[in-house]
Amino acid sequence: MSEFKLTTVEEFEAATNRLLETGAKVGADSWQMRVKNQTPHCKFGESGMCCRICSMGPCRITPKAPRGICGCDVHGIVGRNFLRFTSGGSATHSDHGREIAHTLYEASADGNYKVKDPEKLLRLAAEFGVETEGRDIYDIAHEVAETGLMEYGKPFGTLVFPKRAPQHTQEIWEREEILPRAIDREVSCSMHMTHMGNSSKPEALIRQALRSGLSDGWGGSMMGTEFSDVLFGTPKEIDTEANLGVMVEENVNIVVHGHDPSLSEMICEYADSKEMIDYAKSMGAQGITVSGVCCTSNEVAMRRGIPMAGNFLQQENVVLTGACEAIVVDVQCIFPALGPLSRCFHTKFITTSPIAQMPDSDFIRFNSKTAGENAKLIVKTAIENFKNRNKDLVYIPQMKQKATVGFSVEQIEKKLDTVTNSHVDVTGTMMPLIDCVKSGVLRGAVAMVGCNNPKVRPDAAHIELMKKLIANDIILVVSGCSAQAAAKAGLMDKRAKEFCGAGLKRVCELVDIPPVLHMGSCVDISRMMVLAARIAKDSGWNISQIPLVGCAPEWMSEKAVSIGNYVVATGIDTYLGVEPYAYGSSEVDGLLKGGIRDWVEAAYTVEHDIDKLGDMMIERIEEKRTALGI
Ligand code: XCC
Ligand code: SF4
Repeated sequence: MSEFKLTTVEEFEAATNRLLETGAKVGADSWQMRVKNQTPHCKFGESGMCCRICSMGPCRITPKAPRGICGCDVHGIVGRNFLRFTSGGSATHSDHGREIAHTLYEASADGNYKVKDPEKLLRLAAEFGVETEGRDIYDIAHEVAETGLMEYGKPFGTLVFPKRAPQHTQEIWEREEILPRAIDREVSCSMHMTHMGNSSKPEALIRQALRSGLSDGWGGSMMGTEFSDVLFGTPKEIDTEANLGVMVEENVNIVVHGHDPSLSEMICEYADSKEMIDYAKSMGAQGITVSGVCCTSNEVAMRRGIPMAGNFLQQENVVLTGACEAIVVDVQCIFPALGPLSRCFHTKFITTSPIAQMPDSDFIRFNSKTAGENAKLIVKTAIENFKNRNKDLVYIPQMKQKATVGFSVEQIEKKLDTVTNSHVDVTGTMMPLIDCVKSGVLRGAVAMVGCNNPKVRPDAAHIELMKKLIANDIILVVSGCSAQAAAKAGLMDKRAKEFCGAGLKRVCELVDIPPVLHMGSCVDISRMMVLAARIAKDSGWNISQIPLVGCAPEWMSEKAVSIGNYVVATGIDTYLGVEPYAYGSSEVDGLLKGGIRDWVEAAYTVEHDIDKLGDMMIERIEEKRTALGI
């Protein structure tokens, strides 16, 4: 037995408490304090029963006032709120995808952005019907990008990527009228449907919520993933590290945070240049360390092995170390608190996107044409800030774990190719994995994703569930802040196989993988959809028959609900640890937790008791196995 040990949530919390002491010294605010001021939360909001979509309201539903002024009942109000919540998420992911498509459109042989994975570009060209014969790779890239951009607003027909789904799934989407049309149209249509005086029928609203979700998962997010791979490379297995201990006291620390890899890729590039390292040395540092928070971190970890400083609820901790010269953000999941917090330290809080502008930040407007200069300026600004550190405030918790990441579908396939031993050639298929599931060596898989939320003890749900599942021979594919929780705990270290059941342990040894596979950022949940589609095709099972469930135990964002909707609509049961704002309506709640199963062969389960949530997932996986007769 090696000395390998997982890091516990108690250890995370002790480190955080120590950092909060630094915060107290400088008069900093923290989310831990703000939570106290915000609880208990408003029950009308939490149950979805407050409507403020017209100025006759706001209307709140109570036993004495069962209808809003327009006569809308609680089911209509909750349903509309749910649909708007979903569409906020679809819009956000999809607009991220659009930004990447624009970056691809700008790519050129001598520009800031180049095509790093031409093979994937050619595959996409074939899918989009773009001519490739005898053409320059950049001409192809531009036409693929443009075709992708057209998916956002095409006037007729439905999206291209859903054709990647198995026939059965596509038929469901058509039958249920939830096959997404143009990406933007689904968001617009959701806003239209929820305007005063339109839909108040729960079925109609939930159907549109599923369609809007699908336009994200099989549209905008998928675009974001694929085009990022073309530009920055499809992730391959790579070693990295996770948790605050990746920051180096003697170095200039730059932390990248947000979601869009275009900026962070450039920053990593410059921070690694001799010119910048020499400059850092001339300023008294020993070097430059770039680390990440949230999904930007996942993007650069998967492609470059850049270490992960932490996930969502750890973003303030990065500044609290007193050793962060710059926290550079692009879009999404950025606490506005970072502005005032940075002012308590020497840290520069640098915003870069017109989409995410915040008070108390330095705004360096980033765009693909000036990307190189922007990134250089940011790196220089951080270096020049090193001398302003208050040494008395510096404390970096010496806590980190090794992680092996980079499990794109392509990488998983390559890994499986190393263990094909059947008489029939199964190279390039998911058959080795399917065989393990059939034989019971692996019981199944859980796709665990999503955020942290102070409503759940941060990271504890992710980590405890993962430990329980791998002990039961269930493999995990993870993304987003769930992935970072796993990495911080040590569950992405290959030695974590020690904590698996005998079957999964054997698989980890043979295939040489950790039991928890990092598939990327939140838009990369589209990779999981592709993986599920591949497994369904190779096994002959429908997606809903695969012993696979989705889980977001600590989710918080609108994006997470959009994700949940497309995962469920793809036929994968989804388990949540936090209620969506929908329990105020028995009809909406009933649809989400049961009724939609008649449409899409899957539904939601919400359970606050995390251990129970784990039992329910295991039970569901076993039910699916029994139904398959395996
Ligand atoms: Fe944001 Fe993607 Fe959630 Fe993490 S997991 S808090 S959405 S960074 Ni998507
Ligand atoms: Fe009230 Fe109806 Fe207006 Fe909503 S739409 S605020 S329920 S009057």
